[in-house]
Amino acid sequence: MAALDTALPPPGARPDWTIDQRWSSYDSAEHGVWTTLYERQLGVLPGRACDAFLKGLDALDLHRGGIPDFERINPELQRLTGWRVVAVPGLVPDAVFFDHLANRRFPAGQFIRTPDQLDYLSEPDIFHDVFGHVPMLTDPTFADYMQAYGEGGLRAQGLNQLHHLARLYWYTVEFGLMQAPEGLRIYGAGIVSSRAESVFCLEDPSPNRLGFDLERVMRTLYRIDDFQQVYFVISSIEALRKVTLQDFGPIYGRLAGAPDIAIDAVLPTDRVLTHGSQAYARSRIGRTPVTA
Ligand code: HBI
Ligand code: FE
Repeated sequence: MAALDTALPPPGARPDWTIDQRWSSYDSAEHGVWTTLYERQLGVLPGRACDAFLKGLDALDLHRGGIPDFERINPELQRLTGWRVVAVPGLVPDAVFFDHLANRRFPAGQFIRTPDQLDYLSEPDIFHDVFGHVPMLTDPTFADYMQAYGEGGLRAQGLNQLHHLARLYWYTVEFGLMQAPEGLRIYGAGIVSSRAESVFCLEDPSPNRLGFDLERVMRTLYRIDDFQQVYFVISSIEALRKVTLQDFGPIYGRLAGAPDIAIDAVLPTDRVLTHGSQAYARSRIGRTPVTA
């Protein structure tokens, strides 16, 4: 992260790291990758993704064939919540990322994965960023949460607390579950953009599923190389937004004296929805979890 933070935008990118999407430059194979991924997800997400996500797909008409043109979806997104999508070459430095979010711009990778990377890639592409993240940004409450996260990110950087705040993003925006009246539902972008994890996170007996608690989450390591070993469950998007209304300063002070929590831990203080078997994680022998 530190090395990236001093990085300059690549040639052709603006000082804020944005580039033109150049929608007309995608070829039919690239549109085909989007459509393949899109159709796979539509096969698993009804009944698994939360209502806000599914409504967002409809509102932006992401059902239309192929990679979405930001010029087409931005007017509707701006009308709904004041957010818009901007294109970037790939991962951008933390401060640049937070500044975009704080100003209601979501930086989305311009490129799309190749057909041999349908299930996993290490840098966020346009499918993860737009299919995964943008539908939730049509929800006014979630839209406020994301802006607050960007503002909090800029503060956390100044306080040297980004490792704690980044875990909040990971366990909510990327891998969050929600308790809906109809049952457990997905809202995290890292899950809704993955066919296998969309099923695993709700139905597999392996992972722990625990009630969301801000400080608990900020202390918990996460893995970036495989399915999560723990998911945190919020009661509503409004409850999540309320978390960011408090000053995180005193929390960071308390966290300074608190040890990190392992990815498979279940504590006496946890509200346990599922005490997982961790059988899947253990079956991945020879793989030491890569955590942050
Ligand atoms: N850049 N394009 C892009 N997308 C991200 O999700 C992203 C990023 N840069 C930094 C970053 N995420 C993380 O470091 C923060 O979530 C903490
Ligand atoms: Fe993401």
